[in-house]
Amino acid sequence: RRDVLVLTPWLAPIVWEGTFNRDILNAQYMQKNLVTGVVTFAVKKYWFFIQGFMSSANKYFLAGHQVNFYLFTDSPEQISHLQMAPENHLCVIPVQNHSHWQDISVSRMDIIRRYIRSQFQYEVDYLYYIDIDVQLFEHIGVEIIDTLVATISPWQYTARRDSRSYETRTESQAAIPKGEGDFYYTEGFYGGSVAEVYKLTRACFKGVMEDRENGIEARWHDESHLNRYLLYHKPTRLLSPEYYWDEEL
Ligand code: UD2
Repeated sequence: RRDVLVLTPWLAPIVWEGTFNRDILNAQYMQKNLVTGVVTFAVKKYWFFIQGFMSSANKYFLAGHQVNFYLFTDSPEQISHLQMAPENHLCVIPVQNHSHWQDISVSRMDIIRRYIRSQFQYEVDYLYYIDIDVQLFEHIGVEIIDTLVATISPWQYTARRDSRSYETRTESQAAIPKGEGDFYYTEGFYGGSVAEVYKLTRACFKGVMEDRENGIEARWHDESHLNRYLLYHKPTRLLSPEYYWDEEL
């Protein structure tokens, strides 16, 4: 495609529809015998999104390949009727109901990190986090697989660098120096190899905790910390805003 940027300045591909051949990529992925995990959370009233997310992801996320879905929820009773494709597995993990919505955002990174250590590293090769209040309407295939993968936020794709929502206060561990920042990434969809996601979640959670000790909260919570991390640990593959589109746009 010539209408969009398909390569970052550090030569990582930016995946847009029409920039890859999924048949070739599927054949390569099959040969490697890989398992990919998806982590998502449904706490408090977000149980409402379980059905829509799970049924669409079961159908469209890496269709035909083994995917382990790890659903953290305080409403396990809501999933009894879910039917999974034979190659997919659903693992429901009970989680506490946090009283402040920001706390879910903060503790998510720590929960993912802890479960990578205790469980996911033994079960999957790649791991992706996806918000649950989304639905897949098209296939998301193995073109998303790489070592460290981030999605360009659709809301900020066209924003100039100085008007993006980065945290700029230097007191915050999420601070991005003025004039820096490659893209603005959404925290709603990121992933990569289990080892890289472990490092990312550990670093972001550490940043959030240090901020807390210093009495500061980054502008967009874990998303700010994610953007900071990815400035200094460049993603090896970017997903275009097509992968996290908002119908309102
Ligand atoms: C999210 C973050 C916010 C900031 C912002 C940046 C959360 C809760 N908020 O806001 O901190 O980084 O992105 O754009 O992460 N969830 C629950 N129960 C809840 C609330 C959230 O399970 O009561 C889970 C659920 O999986 C959901 C995800 O957290 O998909 C994100 O929640 P959201 O989409 O309401 O948060 P958003 O995008 O407004």
